[in-house]
Amino acid sequence: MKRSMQSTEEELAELLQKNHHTFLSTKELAERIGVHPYVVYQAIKELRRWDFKILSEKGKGYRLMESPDLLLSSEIKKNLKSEVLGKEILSYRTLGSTNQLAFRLAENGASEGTLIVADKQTRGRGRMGRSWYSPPKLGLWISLILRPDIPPFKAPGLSICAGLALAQTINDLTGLDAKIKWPNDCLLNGRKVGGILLELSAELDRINFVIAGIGVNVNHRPSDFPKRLSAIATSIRMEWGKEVSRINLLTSFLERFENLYLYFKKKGLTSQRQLIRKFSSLLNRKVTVKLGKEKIEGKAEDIDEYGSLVIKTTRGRRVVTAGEVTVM
Ligand code: BT5
Repeated sequence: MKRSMQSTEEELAELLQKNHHTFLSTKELAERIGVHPYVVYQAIKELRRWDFKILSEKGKGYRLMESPDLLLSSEIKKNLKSEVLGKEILSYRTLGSTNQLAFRLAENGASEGTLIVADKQTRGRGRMGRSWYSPPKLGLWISLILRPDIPPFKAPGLSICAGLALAQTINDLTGLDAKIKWPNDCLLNGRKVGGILLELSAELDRINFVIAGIGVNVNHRPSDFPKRLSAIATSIRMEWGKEVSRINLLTSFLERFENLYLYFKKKGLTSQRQLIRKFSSLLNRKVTVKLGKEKIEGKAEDIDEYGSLVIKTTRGRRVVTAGEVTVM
């Protein structure tokens, strides 16, 4: 695991960015950050590995020529207006899985709203042991630590909130008709552009914490997906035809999700149901839901106040809290 970017490297990158018009000597950089000159030397090496183009001239020092498109925590913070989500940000170049790290941090007491971001995941995960393809620099691979004071059976509603926030954010930024596909997908033109993975630590009647993992394909071209995903996955760029700023997408998403989340903690999904219905791709469609070995067929009628799917079957209504849905 690479070091967090809230580190000497990140401080150095900020300093070089602010002074990009001039050279700064190792001594000066070391003094301004408060570290030994050797640490500056090492950090410069690391920044170059991160694709920062840094010029060095004997007797003058270092000057930044070009910064890569990275989700540095300082960059995110500069643009973020939310109050809870993203209060603490840990940003990494490469992680196994942001959810995995978030879970560990939450077990050790990390606070509500802590955001983990990775430019690349090597073991990004989906539900039920499936994997999530997370190549470098093209997407948002993030996890949020949430500590809602709600009983565990209400937690699936959080997945709907996150999906709704994502669909609305994509819609706001691009005008594209983004949809939520219950329980955890975000779709553009019928293909998966994002997925939500909720992981819970709970007792019978109370949640310790929830990790909300969100993956969004942002700037992928068709050739950036492996063959096995090319028929089912898409990116915002592929549907919109333009590159999207990952920082803008991330900060807008966090602000929207925060609004929905704070409301959800007080009142559940009740007041969002109209919006959920509007953004849902399943309602009034004939569906099959796979629940372990059981298959339920019927018409998707509603998403209830707990985020469960209500299906009208020939034998009456069924309310399902999780499952795999196929539209017939
Ligand atoms: C999901 O699972 O859709 C939840 C994905 C959550 C990913 C985020 S990224 C940040 C955080 N850290 C993590 O480790 N995970 C979360 P599921 O419904 O099980 O869908 C997984 C299936 O989607 C796979 O089996 C593939 O078929 C497909 N898939 C994998 N990668 C994809 C991608 N990048 N885009 C679209 N579909 C993908």
